[in-house]
Amino acid sequence: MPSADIGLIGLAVMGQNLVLNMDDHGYTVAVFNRTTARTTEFLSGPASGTKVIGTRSVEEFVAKLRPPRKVMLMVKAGRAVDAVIEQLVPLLDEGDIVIDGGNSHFEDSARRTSELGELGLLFIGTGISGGEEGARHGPSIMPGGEPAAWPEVQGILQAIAAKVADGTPCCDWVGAGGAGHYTKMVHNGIEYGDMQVIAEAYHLMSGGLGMTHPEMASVFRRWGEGLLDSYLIDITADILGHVDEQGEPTVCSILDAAGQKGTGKWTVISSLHLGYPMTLVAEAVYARVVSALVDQRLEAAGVLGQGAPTDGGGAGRFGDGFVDDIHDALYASKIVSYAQGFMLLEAAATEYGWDLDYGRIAQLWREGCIIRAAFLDDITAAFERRADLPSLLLDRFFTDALRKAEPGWRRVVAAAVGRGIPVPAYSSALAFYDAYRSERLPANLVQAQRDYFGAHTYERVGRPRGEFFHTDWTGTGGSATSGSYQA
Ligand code: NBP
Repeated sequence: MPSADIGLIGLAVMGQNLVLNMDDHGYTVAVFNRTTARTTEFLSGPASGTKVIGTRSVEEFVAKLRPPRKVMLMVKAGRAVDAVIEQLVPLLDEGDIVIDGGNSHFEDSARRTSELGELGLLFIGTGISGGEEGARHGPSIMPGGEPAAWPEVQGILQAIAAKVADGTPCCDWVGAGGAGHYTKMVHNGIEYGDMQVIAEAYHLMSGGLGMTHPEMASVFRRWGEGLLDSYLIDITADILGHVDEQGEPTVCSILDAAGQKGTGKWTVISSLHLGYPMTLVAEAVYARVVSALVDQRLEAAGVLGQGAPTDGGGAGRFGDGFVDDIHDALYASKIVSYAQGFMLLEAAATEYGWDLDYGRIAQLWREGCIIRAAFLDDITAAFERRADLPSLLLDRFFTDALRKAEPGWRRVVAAAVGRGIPVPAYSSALAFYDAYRSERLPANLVQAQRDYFGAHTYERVGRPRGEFFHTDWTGTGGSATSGSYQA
């Protein structure tokens, strides 16, 4: 007899915790995992005493589900998702729903939405953020795909999601096709940026100011109670305060080679495709790439020396109030990063025809996920003031915040450069801030160069956009021009 409200395939860390979360909320969940031993261990371990129904084959699993069947996949993103869908399709009926909750690429989700749609099946590709803890007690959930599926799964997804203070769930329909996974991808890109701006503060405090780990932990603890109130600042305070068996800071024995799983890179690639700046996230991704070149860095430190040369590099100003300046550099850079993230979402919405509610997306990230922060309320307020805000940098709250933070931000970047301490996120954010508010940039020269060597043409000051000109720069060129298009 079909008795399960929903089924979940993939009992690794995320799947197991989501199942227990659904069970807590009164849903009967059937589960299946490719390796049966994992199912057995789950049922006799974390799921013992729950209503969870274990199954040993996909056929048995599907037979347990009440129609319209709802199947959630929490398997490794990529080929595994298609492999599981292939197994499921012959066993499902028209109107059944497949929900992919893994970190799938948004283009795969768009493809799966239309491929399953042609078979009469409803597909949802949903980003889920919050890691193990979020999955167990309330993640941020960003569903997209086939809109007709949403009313069928809204109850269960909103029940298991994190809630903001007034009880609103951090889960809402994002948009059609790949919109849910796109939003999760941008979330993860922003997460890379948030981690990098915090890491730069740590580098400046430890390498620049020579602060001890307990001192740094207490600064982050204090910052977490102010404008920077967020999960990542809080866990940084915990990490810096943690000591090993020898009483040494645990973080000091961790190799400084950062890993990555690809969602930051995807965000930057998408920004390049759409022609929108995600400079801070790009720097954060590259900072991890540079950190991973451990052997080369060690050799270079020996050959080139570390920090700035004493005879000409400049000492940089690391004096009184510098911790407050670092706070301001971090906060301003974070504003730039989120501004870029929302600009990218707006560009993607235009490109892919999504009707995104940016203020609501900020609230989906308010609790449950890794980038959760009080700051997201300010973003929601900005989009409430103006729904089609082209950039958060144009909203009065953020304009004021940047103006206040700017002197400290500049002092930090200048001092870091003087001392030879890399601050790629702070400095690229500052470069973007300066470029974005420049009435005139040197791109006229770039256009002239392009026209000089490739007859790529240029537009003129004071003439309508889209009207192109060519100059015979050497007097020996012809009048033929290259096609003008934006790559
Ligand atoms: P993993 O990403 O480690 O995937 C392991 C699961 O995929 C196991 O259940 C495994 O079955 C199953 N699987 C694989 Br691998 N290939 C399969 C195939 N061909 N057919 C059927 N099942 C297959 O698990 P996870 O860390 O729980 O993450 C699940 C998804 O959630 C991923 O997309 C991940 O990116 C995403 N996510 C993870 C986190 C996190 O913090 N871990 C956070 C947010 C999102 P087996 O037991 O038989 O090997």
